[in-house]
Amino acid sequence: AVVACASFGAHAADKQITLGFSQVGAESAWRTANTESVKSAAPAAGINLKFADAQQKQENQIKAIRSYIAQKVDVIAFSPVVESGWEPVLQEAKAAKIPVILTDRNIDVKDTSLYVTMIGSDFLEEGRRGGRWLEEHYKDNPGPINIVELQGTVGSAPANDRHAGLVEIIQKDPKFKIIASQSGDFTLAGGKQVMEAFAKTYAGKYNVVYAHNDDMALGAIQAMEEAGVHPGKDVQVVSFDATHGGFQAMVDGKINVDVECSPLLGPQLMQAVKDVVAGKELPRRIKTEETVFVQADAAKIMPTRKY
Ligand code: GYE
Repeated sequence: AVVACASFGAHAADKQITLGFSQVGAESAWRTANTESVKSAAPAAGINLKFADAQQKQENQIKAIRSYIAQKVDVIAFSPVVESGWEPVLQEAKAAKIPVILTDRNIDVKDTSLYVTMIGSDFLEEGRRGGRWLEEHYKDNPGPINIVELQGTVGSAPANDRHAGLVEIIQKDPKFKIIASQSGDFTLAGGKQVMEAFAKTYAGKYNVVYAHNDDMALGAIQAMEEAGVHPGKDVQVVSFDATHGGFQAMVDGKINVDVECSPLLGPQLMQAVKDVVAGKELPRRIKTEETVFVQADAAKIMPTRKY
């Protein structure tokens, strides 16, 4: 019996791990790079990946997670489109004894036993970094400094936290005011559309565009140029992600500062998956190391960028 047990154990350890991953969508350059990172890291780690794109809809993510439970995958990972509403489906995963790992975006649940760990950036700190750049840039300017904000997907962790981080910093100085704020859903088309409206309504009245990602910043740049405004000069543009597109816009003088957010989470995710299956204890939060890039350094740094 002992021998049979040992050989069963060896077999279990050798068995290929199956990971079910539910992605938000394909809304941005960040997301494309993230998908690519997950898809290439899985085979490199010897993990069998099942992948589903939710097209930015929570209901599609819930369906994908339920199907992974039905298929009895070893681990479920997902990048939650919004923060709330996950308890029921995660209870089902827990009842099926399938560990869940969050990547990229956090969720808001009371019962934190519903997921093992969260791998990704600190969006609140990113928002503070954007705010601190503004504080520094305008330190000798008495203001008023009027900000228009292009928010990410409504209810998503990066939209909530990049907004909250900005507010935390600028509320110390009443010269800063967010005069308008609207969601462009993290897409270029969304950013352009919202900015077209802002450029009309607030013509000559805004000093800063604070865009929650590069795609929306690039859309806003197009809208401003069509309205005869020079982004990066007449208006300071603060953005997030630091993708190739964002870097090129800095090199072209149109984005002033880009707060880095790395999408290259695949290798860390695969390691966490292996550790969970091996029964190792994981930290509750695995943070990504990031920095802030300013226009003056963009041309020099751009060739080293990986997404
Ligand atoms: O900033 C944006 C993407 O969740 C960090 O989602 C991610 C955000 C990223 O669509 O470009």
